[in-house]
Amino acid sequence: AYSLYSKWWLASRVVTLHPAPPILPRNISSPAVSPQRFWGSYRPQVYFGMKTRSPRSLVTGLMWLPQLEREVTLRHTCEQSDGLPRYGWLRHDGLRFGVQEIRDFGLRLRTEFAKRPGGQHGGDWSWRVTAQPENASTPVSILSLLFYAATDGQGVLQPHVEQKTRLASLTGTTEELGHFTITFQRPTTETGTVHPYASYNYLQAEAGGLHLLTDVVKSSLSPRFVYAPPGGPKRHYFAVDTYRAAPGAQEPRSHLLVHQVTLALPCRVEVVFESGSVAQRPGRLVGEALTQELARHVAAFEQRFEETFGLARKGVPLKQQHFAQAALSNMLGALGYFHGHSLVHSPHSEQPLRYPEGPLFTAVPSRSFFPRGFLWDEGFHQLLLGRWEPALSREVLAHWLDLMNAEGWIAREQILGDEARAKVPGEFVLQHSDAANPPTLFLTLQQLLSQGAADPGYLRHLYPRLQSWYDWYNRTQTGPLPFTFRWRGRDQDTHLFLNPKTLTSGLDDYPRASHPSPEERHLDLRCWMALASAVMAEVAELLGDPGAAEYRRMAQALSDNELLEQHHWAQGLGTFADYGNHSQAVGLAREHLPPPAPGQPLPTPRLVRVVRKPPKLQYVSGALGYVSLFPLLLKLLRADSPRLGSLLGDMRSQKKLWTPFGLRSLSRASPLYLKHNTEHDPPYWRGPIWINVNYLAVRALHHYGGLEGPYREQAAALYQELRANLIGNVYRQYLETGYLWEQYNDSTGRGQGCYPFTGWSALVVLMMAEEY
Ligand code: 6A9
Repeated sequence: AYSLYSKWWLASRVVTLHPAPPILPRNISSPAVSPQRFWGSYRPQVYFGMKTRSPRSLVTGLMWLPQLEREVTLRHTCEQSDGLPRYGWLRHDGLRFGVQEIRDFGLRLRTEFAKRPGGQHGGDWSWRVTAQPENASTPVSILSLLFYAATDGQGVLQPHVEQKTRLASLTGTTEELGHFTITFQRPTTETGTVHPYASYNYLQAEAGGLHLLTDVVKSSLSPRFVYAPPGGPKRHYFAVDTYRAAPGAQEPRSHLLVHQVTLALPCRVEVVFESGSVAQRPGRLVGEALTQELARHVAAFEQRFEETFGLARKGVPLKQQHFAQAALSNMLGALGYFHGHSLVHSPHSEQPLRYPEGPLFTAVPSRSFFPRGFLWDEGFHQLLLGRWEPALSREVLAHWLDLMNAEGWIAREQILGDEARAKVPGEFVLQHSDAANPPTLFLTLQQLLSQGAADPGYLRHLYPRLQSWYDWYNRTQTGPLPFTFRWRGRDQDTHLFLNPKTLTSGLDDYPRASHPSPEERHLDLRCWMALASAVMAEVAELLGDPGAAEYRRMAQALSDNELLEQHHWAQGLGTFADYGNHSQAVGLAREHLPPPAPGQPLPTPRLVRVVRKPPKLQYVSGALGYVSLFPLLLKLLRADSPRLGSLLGDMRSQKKLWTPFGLRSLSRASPLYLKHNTEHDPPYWRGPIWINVNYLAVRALHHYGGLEGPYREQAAALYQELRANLIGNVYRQYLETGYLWEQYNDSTGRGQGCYPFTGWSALVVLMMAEEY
C-alpha cells in the first residue's frame, strides 16, 4: 500500500528521463553538425519519400495512380494489402544515394535519389522516377505520378503554376531548411528524350497531419479530366481537383502541395530540391549530370560493399552478390527518423502516462507492417550496419540509450509521432514500464568494441546509461534464486491460452511454464544477462572503473557451466530448460456453456484451456527449441562440455530442430509444435524458422568449430551445412517472391509472416560474408 504521494512519485519517475547527460548533443542531427545525414529516405513507411532529421520536418513523397478506367488504386504508404510483386532498394549507401525498384502489376518503377552537399542546410537532392511497362500485354498504359511536399506544423510553401494546372515549382521556408526551391522537371521518355504528351494537375490543401496525406489526396480525386494526346483517343482520368476538409476536421497542421503528371509509358520525371544557402552550383543535377552522378555512386557502393563483405573474393555468384547488396540496402533504406512521445502504462497510475518527447534514429523491421523502432530487433540490425558504417551504429545506439527513463528502462516498441501511431491499433500503443526485451544492444556494443570502433570518449558517454540499464534488469527481472532471471509480464488470463505468452522475451508464444509464477527461471534471459555482464565488464575495464570487478564477477558466475547446469540442466529431459510451475497435459477445448435463458440467443462457446494434470514445480518439458539452445547460441558453454555435444545432436536431428532451410524454433516433437495459442492466434515461435536466432546459431557453430575440443569437427560440419541451408533458402525465396520475409516455413522453406522484412532477416548477408 503506497501513499498517494509515493504513487505519484513512482509514476512520475517512469516518465522522467535518465539524469545522465544525453549521449547525443541536442544539435546532433542539425544540418550544422551532421550536414550529410540531414536529408534522407527516413520515411520507411512510404514507397518513396524523404525528410530531414528534425522534429517537424518538411516531407516529400511520391504517390502513383495507374489510370485503370474505373478503378482508383492510389499507392503511397507501403501496405501489404497492395500486394506488390516486389519493391525494395537495390542499392542504398545510407547517406548519399539510393536506387529502388518497384513492380506494380504491369508496371515497373525505378525511384532514385542522389544528394549533393553544399550550403548550411543539408544541401540539395534530385529524384528520378522512371516508369516502364512490365511487358507488352500490360494493363497500365497511362500513369499518374504525384509528387508532393508537405509541412508539419511550421513553415510555408508557395506554388508556382504554369499554364493554369502545371505546378512547375514551389518555393518554401521552414525553420531548419531556410529558403528552398523544389522544381518539377518536364517529363521525358525513359532514355531522356522529350516526352510527346502529358497532362498536369495540382493540388494545394491543408491537412490535419502527415498521417492524413493519403486521405486528403484520395478524397480530392475527380474523374472529370480528359487525357487527349494529339491524334490519340481521348479518355477520362482521375486527378487531384479540389479538397474541402470535412466539417469538424482537425485543425490544419500540414500545408500540402501536389504536382500530378499524367502520361503514357515509358516515362521519366525528375524533381530537384535546391537549398537557398547553396551559393553556387555547377549546374542543375538533372538529366545527364544526374545519370553520371548516380553511376558514380553505384560504382563506389559496389567497391565499398566488396571491401566490407568480400563476397566476390569468396566466389559468390554475381546474382547472389546483388541479392546481398539489396538486403543491406533495404536495411539502410529503411532507417527512419522519428520524433514524438510514447504512451506508457505504469502500475502506479490508472491513466496512461505521456513519455517525454524525443527523437529516434533507427532501422525498422518492416516497412509495411512495423515501420518503427523495436528494441531487441535493433541490436540485431546494428550487427549488419555496424560493419558497413560503425559511426552510424554508434549514433543509433546512442539514440536508443538516450530514450532511457530515470529507472533505467527503455520501452520495447517505439511508436513516436503521428505517422508511426497511425499504423498501430490502439491496444498495442501502450508501453509497460515493467516490461523488458532482450538487451541485444549489448550485442551491438560488443561488435563495435571488437571492431575497435568504440573509443573511450564514446564509451564514457554511454557508461552511466549502460550501468542503469544493466541495473534495471538486475532489479526488476531477477528470478527466485541468485543468478537466475525471470521475464515479467507474461499473459494474465491463463485459462484463455494454450500457453500464456511472454512477449517481453521477443519469442512471444514460445512455450514456457504452463502456469506463470514467481518461481520461474528463464534460461534465455539468464544467457542474455551473461552477455550483458561480460560487455559491461569489458567497458568498465576499458574505462578503468573499479566497479569492473563486480561486472566481471557476474559475468563469470553467469557463464559458470556448473551453476548453469544446476539451474537449467534438466537431467530427465536431457536438455537445458526453463523451470517453473508446469504441466504438459494442457489443451484447448470448447467451453461448456449453460443453456441460454428462454428467448436469449445461443452464445458462441470459446476455446479455453483445459489442464488435465495439475501443474507442479519442475523443468519445463515439451519445449525443446530456441530457448534450450541459448547457452550454445551465446557461446557460454565450454568447448569440452558434454552438453555441447547433446545440443549439437538436437540441432541436427530432423525429428527435432533440423530442416533443409534452417533451424526451426520449436522441436517437431514438442506437443506445442505448430499449435494455435487461441482460436485466433496462430503459431509464431512454435516451429517457423527465424533468421536472427539462426544467425546466432551459425555464429556459435563457427566459434565452436574453431575451438579445440571433442565437438570441434561436429560443430564445424554443422556450421557449413546450416549456413548453406539458410543462405540457399532465403535467396531462393527472394528470387521466387521478390522479398525477404519475417520467418520461413519449416516444412517448405516458404517465406511467411510479414514482408518485406529486411530487419534481422538481412543478417543473411553476414552469413554469406562469414562475419561473426
Ligand atoms: C502488432 C499490428 C499493422 C514480433 O519485429 C518486431 C517484433 C519482434 O521484436 C518480436 O520478436 N515482431 C516478434 O515476435 C513484430 C511485432 C509487431 C507487434 C505490433 C501491431 C500492426 O498491424
